Amino acid sequence: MAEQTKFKIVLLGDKDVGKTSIILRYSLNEFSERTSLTPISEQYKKLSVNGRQMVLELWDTAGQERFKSLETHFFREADAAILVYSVEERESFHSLTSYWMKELIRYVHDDDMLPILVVGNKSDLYEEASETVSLAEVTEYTNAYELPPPIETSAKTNHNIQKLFNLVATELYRRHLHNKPAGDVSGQSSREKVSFEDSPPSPCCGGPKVKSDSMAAANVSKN
Ligand SMILES: Nc1nc2c(ncn2[C@@H]2O[C@H](COP(=O)(O)OP(=O)(O)O)[C@@H](O)[C@H]2O)c(=O)[nH]1
Ligand SMILES: [Mg+2]
Repeated sequence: MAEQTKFKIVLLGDKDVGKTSIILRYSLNEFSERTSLTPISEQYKKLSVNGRQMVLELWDTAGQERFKSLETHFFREADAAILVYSVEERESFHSLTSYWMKELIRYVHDDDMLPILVVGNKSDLYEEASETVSLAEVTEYTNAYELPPPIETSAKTNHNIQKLFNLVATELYRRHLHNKPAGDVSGQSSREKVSFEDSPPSPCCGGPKVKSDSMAAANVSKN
């Protein structure tokens, strides 16, 4: 049987951009219109990439983002980060670039740079919002930082939520599991060959934590 491996993924961004909703949609396929959702920390989701079991451990903030006071332990040993803004709130994208990205880099060692995905949530609100953030300008930002292209999601309509986590899992697989001995991996090299096989939400997890090794990764500077 394939070895199971757990990865810590942190979601960062201003309050109300939809971090908790993204996690709830992905892990439980639920959505709530309520503004003050109870934060859920450490929600687990199992999936399989090329026959390798992975457990994504999703870390939500507990409202401290309002005071911009996340603690070190939130970032410790994170394997990937999802930086979220809301497409209908320009200020949230400004915060992402001027604060959240810097905060992430401050806590994560340079030589160990983890995969970072920039996500514009609430894509369903494009029509009715007055000051939207365009994907083109966000792409300019991610290109400048040599990050993967941004992705727009809607936790409400479930647009691109699965795709977002598949991208994260693909990157984690590529960095940590690809070409590592274990069971049924067939030495595939292209991203297109990565396949997903979802499993229902699980209350807990298991398997060893794989330490980051060749993190060539995003070339993000501290400036
Ligand atoms: N229209 C819309 N509303 C959303 C979406 N995601 C979250 N919300 C709403 O935005 C508010 C804040 O969401 P929440 O997940 O608590 O944001 P957080 O503070 O970043 O965790 C709630 O009222 C959600 O129902 C979305 O994709 N579309
Ligand atoms: Mg929240």
